[in-house]
Order: sequence, then structure tokens, then C-alpha cells
Amino acid sequence: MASDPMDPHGDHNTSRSNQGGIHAHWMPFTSNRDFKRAPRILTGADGHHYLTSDGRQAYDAFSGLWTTGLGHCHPRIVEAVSRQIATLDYAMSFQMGNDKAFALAERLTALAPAGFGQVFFTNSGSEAADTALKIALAHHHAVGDAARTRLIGRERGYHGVNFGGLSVGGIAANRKVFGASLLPGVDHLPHTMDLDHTAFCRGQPDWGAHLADDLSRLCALHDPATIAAVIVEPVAGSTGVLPPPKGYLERLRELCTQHGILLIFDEVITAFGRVGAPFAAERFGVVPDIITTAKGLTNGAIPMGAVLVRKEIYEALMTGPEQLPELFHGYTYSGHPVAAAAGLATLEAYEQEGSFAQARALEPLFEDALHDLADHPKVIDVRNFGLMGAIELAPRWGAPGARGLEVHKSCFWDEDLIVRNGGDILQFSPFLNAKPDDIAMTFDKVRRAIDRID
Ligand code: PXG
Repeated sequence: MASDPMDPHGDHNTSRSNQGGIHAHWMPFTSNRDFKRAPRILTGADGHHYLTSDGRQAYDAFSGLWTTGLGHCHPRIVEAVSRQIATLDYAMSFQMGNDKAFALAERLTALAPAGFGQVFFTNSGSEAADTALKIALAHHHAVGDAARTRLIGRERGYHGVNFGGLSVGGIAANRKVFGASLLPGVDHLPHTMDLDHTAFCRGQPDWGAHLADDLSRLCALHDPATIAAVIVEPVAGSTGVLPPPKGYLERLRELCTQHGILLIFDEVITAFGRVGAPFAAERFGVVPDIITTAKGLTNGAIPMGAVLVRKEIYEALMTGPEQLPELFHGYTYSGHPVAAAAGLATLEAYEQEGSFAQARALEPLFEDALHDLADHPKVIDVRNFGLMGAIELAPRWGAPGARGLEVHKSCFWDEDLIVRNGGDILQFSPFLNAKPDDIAMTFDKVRRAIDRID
């Protein structure tokens, strides 16, 4: 066994659970005991590759965690962050401001669909979800509609892990332990996947727009005058890429408008080129009232999230005594100058490199390469939209999630490839500027890895 626990090369099947160096870190969304037997540790990155602790270059087929569309250690972002941290490392965000946060907010609203006038900064997508829900409630309160307190999410939805986002989220494994402590007054729309109708669909399925009509049922059940907001991901991401059925988002928008319900798009994944446009709202031609985002806002380099709101929402809240905050909400690090500098450099890079158009042009090639795996006997579905893709494996009998994790590990150890698995669903998030050959190489490697496991 290698003596250095950070260098697992060559003996990754052996137990190292008693060694020093890897115990203290309780890893998020990770099978800790399994991981610590053979840690997969990254120590560097450059462009489209990571450096592993055992000295290998691994191709990143997940762009960080849907975060890093421009590639790792982008020179423009590295430079902006380095300069900013040496100029203004931190500035109080309450009753004070910093120049970079204002500049980023202006730039972000200019990129957003028409009518979005303000941005509230957070540090993550989870905080953005909870902030958006609170803004929706505060808005109704401010306009004299305080009975609207109910929040509607969707089955299989993911809006982070804080109590608000978790409550409207619909991934059972994330919720079940927290039971009665989730928010009251929350209901869920059905998710939009049914393999009988949608399996191996390329892009948006033709089937499923009618599932948006379930909002009418919830309105009838709860009284629409009690519903504050509906929150959905335009393309559900972490549940394993569920593109919206054709006409679905349009129908949801219609129903929300009809009943005075605010529509929130969680664009933590789908913004900044991931679906070939600045925001999925633009790609689908459906404009919500509130947009949350994070990840690609800073190319993943510094944590930051944001909530964009339509002008009327902000304006409705600009009431009350002028010496007091209009919204009693905020984070110590809201609009952090270093994160804002990273955000500005990222948005400049997207513009200068034409990243959104670049991503859009890659879609057909990515779709073809992904769907090449459709014939594999262990594959039960392939789904995609924009540069988001998923391959769903048939679970091994009695061991759900085992195949997915084994493919992830085999890609890492045997193929020098980083692939994300959520249970038995493999997820793909190519760089906005991925090379066509690398997309082809990715799926050759994935096929070999799927072949290799039982
Ligand atoms: N909303 C959406 C739509 C997300 O995808 C969050 C909120 C939460 O963001 P933070 O920054 O608080 O993590 C996310 C995060 C996956 C995966 O495997 C995706 C996320 C998180 C963990 C795993 O696809 N997205």
C-alpha cells in the first residue's frame, strides 16, 4: 500500500480508512466510507483537464459541476480575481457597497430578458432559491396580497439543500430524513418523465405539455389566491436532465399569469450558455418573474449566486420608512467583491469568446455522440437538451446506484475521464468551448467503462 494517502495510484481497491489525511473532511453528497477507501483527489486544473493527486491528466466531461463552461483557470478570471483580492478583499455588504457588485448587477440585468431590473446576490444556488421564495412572499405581502403563502415546486426538482429549496424540491432521497421540518404549505407538480412516452427522445419530448395543467388542479384544491409562487428548473438538471415537454413551460406561464402566481425559473444550471443562450428563459421564449442562478455566473471560480427580479417586484418592495431596509434579508458575503470581479470577468469572457453561440453550435454533435450509447444493453434512456445530457443505466438487481458509481470510478481510474453519476444516471456537461474530438473521445471512454462493469 502506498504510504501517502493522497496518492492512491495502483492500490485503489485497498482499504485506507485508518490512514491520516482524509478523515476530517465530511464530504458533501458523497459516499464517504466508499470514497475514503480509494480517494479520487484533484490537485490542479488547466483548460479542459484536471490533474489528479497521482499525477494523471483527466478530461473533465462535467465542466466542474455544471459550473465551468469556459474551462478551468481561465486567464481572464484568474487575473481579475488576483487583482481584486489585492485591491479590495472584502467590503461590508449592509448599508455599504462595493464597485464590482454594482458593475456586475448592471451587466447581469443587461444580459437578462427585458424587464429584469435588479439583482440580489447570494453565495450559492441554494441561497438563491431560498432568497427567491422569500422575495416572492415579501412581494405579495407588500402589494396587500398576504394570503399568498403557498409555494409550489415539482417532483424531481432540485433547488438546493436549504430548508426552502429543499421543501419545494422533489428528490425523495434529499428530503426524507428531514420529514416534518420541511416548510408547511408546499405542494408539488408532477415531474415530466415517463419512459413509455419519452425514452430516447432527442431534445424536448412531444408528450407531456398537459402535465402543466396540474397547476389548475392545485389551484382548485388550495384556492389560487393562496399560492405565492411556482418554482421549476426550465430543464431539470441534477435529477438526470429532464427537458421540458414542448409547450409545457408556455402553459405554466399562462396559468401563473391567469392566477396571479409568480413564476420562478431556477437557472442555476441552465443560464450562461448551458442551453445555448444567456438564460433558458430566452431559449424557450418563456419569461418568468424571478430567475435564480449561480455556477456559471463566475465560471465556478468563486462561489456566488444571484436572484434576478422583474422591475415591478423590486419597485413594489421599495416602501416603508426610508431609514429601514425594505427587505430584511441578506448575507455577509452578498456581492462579495472578489466573487463579483470573477463574475464580471466571466461575463466579459462569454461575450468576447462568443460562448453562447459556440455552445449552440456544438449541440447537434453532442446529441449524436450521446445518443450513440442508446444501443447499449445496459442503457435504458438517453436524454439531452442544449449541452446537458444524461445516460440512464438499468439498475443492477438489489443494488440501485451501484452501476452508476462503478462507471464513474472506472472512468476516473481506467479512462482518465471525469463523469458525474447521480445514482444510475450518468450526467454530461461539456465545456461551451469543447473540442468536437474530445466529445467523441468522451463517449468512446464511457462505452468502454459501461462494458467493463457487470
Ligand atoms: N438549483 C439547481 C437547479 C441546481 O442544479 C442548486 C439549485 C443548488 O446550488 P448550490 O450552489 O447551493 O449547490 C443546484 C445545484 C448534479 C448536482 O449532480 C447538481 C447540483 C448540486 C449537486 C449535484 O447534477 N446543482
